[in-house]
Amino acid sequence: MTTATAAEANLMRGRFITLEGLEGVGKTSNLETIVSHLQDHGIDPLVTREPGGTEIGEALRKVVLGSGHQMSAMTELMVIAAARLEHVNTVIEPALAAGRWVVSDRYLDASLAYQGGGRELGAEQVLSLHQYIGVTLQPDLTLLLDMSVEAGLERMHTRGEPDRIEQESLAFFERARAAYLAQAQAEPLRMTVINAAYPLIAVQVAVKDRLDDGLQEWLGDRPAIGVAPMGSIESNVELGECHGRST
Ligand code: T5A
Repeated sequence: MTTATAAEANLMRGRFITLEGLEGVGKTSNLETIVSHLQDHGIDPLVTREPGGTEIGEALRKVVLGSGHQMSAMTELMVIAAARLEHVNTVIEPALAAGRWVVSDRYLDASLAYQGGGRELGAEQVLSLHQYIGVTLQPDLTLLLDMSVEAGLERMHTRGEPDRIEQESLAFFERARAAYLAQAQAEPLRMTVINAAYPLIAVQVAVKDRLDDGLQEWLGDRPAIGVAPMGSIESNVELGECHGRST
């Protein structure tokens, strides 16, 4: 491919936006904000989630989050990575290549946080497994909603039965939070930390502000290329179901 055609292909490519954070930080409400803000700019993104986003991925999600069974940290990582491999190869990459924007509720940073930090496998092990299986796709933008672990878990109290990971200790979530923040510090251009302790409206304003910076950078005065017509959101998961309690 010549330099000119590579540049053209990059221009045609959709953008990949991910939303991250510990339990209860408000990913669901802010996912809706991201989608509606993109739609206001004429971009109709594909909305998806991890673990999940494919038939196999959703089945593996049940394995990972279902309580009542044990698994080692490495088994957990490998199951999540298998779901991600399928998700990237059959959903995310084809959409991006076709010019579609993709918004994912969690992606690889979640493995760095929960398995690398929480389960203490370390970032290197998480990254080398992904490298080995060929999952090297990086988001164009990651919004990390951050707040204290206790406050996030407090928001979850009205929910039903906690899943297998939600049953983990405070120390586990503190390690996961530290790993998320370390990742954001290492990649400040890709990852933006947003204080999720503020009232929802303020968090949504911060999310839209950061998206606007990205839109300006990616599109300038051009309209987005390859966008679907405004209207219904084609989604791998219903927005309302993204965070449904059924795993
Ligand atoms: N996992 C995932 C891994 O271990 N490794 C991986 O690689 C991946 C991809 C997935 C689980 O899998 C693990 C991590 C997770 O444990 P999930 O489906 O992403 O789980 O679900 P959770 O993180 O558990 O998401 P939740 O739906 O539980 O939390 P949210 O979406 O962050 O929180 P949300 O929006 O539902 O809000 C919770 C409550 O707070 C209120 C909301 O109204 C709601 O009642 N709220 C606010 N209140 C006041 N002020 C604000 N700013 C508020 N924002 C929201």
